[in-house]
Amino acid sequence: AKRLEGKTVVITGASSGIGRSCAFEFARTAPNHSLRLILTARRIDTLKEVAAKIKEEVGAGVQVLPVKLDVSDPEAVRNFVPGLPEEWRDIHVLVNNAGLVKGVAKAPEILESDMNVMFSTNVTGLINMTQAILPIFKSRGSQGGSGDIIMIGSIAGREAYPGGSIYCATKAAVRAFTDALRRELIATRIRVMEVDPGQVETEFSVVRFYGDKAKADAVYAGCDPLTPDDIAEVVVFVAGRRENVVVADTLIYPNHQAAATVMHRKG
Ligand code: NDP
Ligand code: 8X3
Repeated sequence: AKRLEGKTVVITGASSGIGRSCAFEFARTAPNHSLRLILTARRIDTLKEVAAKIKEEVGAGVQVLPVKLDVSDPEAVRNFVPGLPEEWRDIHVLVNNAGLVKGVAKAPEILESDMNVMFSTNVTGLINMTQAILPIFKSRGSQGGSGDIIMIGSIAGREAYPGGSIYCATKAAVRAFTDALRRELIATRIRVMEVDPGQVETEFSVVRFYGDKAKADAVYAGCDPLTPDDIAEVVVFVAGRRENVVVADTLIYPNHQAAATVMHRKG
């Protein structure tokens, strides 16, 4: 936790699920030292509620700045850093978490609008965010820069499944971009790390089924999914290692999952 002292952390998609849990988990490392958290998502009111709850739970050490940001809007991403108050621009950790899945359609029934929102959020949005923050990292220190970029990938980026072709393709793209980036930054102290969750119960499936809660609940019926806190613990762990330690790649399953679609269900 000491290693995070004085740092500024940006989390995308912090209004719900894994991103929200990451915000709390980073904040919990800072009861007695300073930490700045920049929480971003489209739902600014929800972000403000998250910020207030964090202040209530953790108190003085942590400062929280909620910022409305749609990562799928390239111009909004370009304006993100220049729009921050000066004292919030010295960013050390970027958690590229914002992402979503829409539908379970198979080709040729996939909606173009779903395809576009998945790619522009999960892939282009993540790349644009990375490019917006990297100059800050590269300008820091004498060794080509320092800072952490943590990508939330997915088991779906390693294994494609029917009805998930576009989502799986976006997460495979995240994986390829991440691997290339780590190699490009070899001469710096910048760490590029990917955390790939298996099944986690969040708003993910509600979004997939366009708000149909019953369909979303059925995904988890008889399963014992991960909680978003389980993933947040790993994210904060990797950010808190000694600078020379790069937890490059992590895959996390709940106990009853062993592949994207191999899930033991009770009853
Ligand atoms: P949630 O739906 O609970 O959270 C998704 C978050 O992303 C929300 O805060 C949402 O905020 C934000 N978001 C969506 N679109 C945008 C956008 N255009 N701009 C900014 N923020 C956006 O799902 P999870 O917490 O499960 O998802 C987080 C990440 O984890 C995603 O990348 C997902 O692919 C990945 N993942 C999830 C798994 C699971 O089983 N749940 C498994 C593996 C990976 P808002 O709507 O306010 O913009
Ligand atoms: C979410 C996991 O495999 O259910 O990334 O789509 S999956």
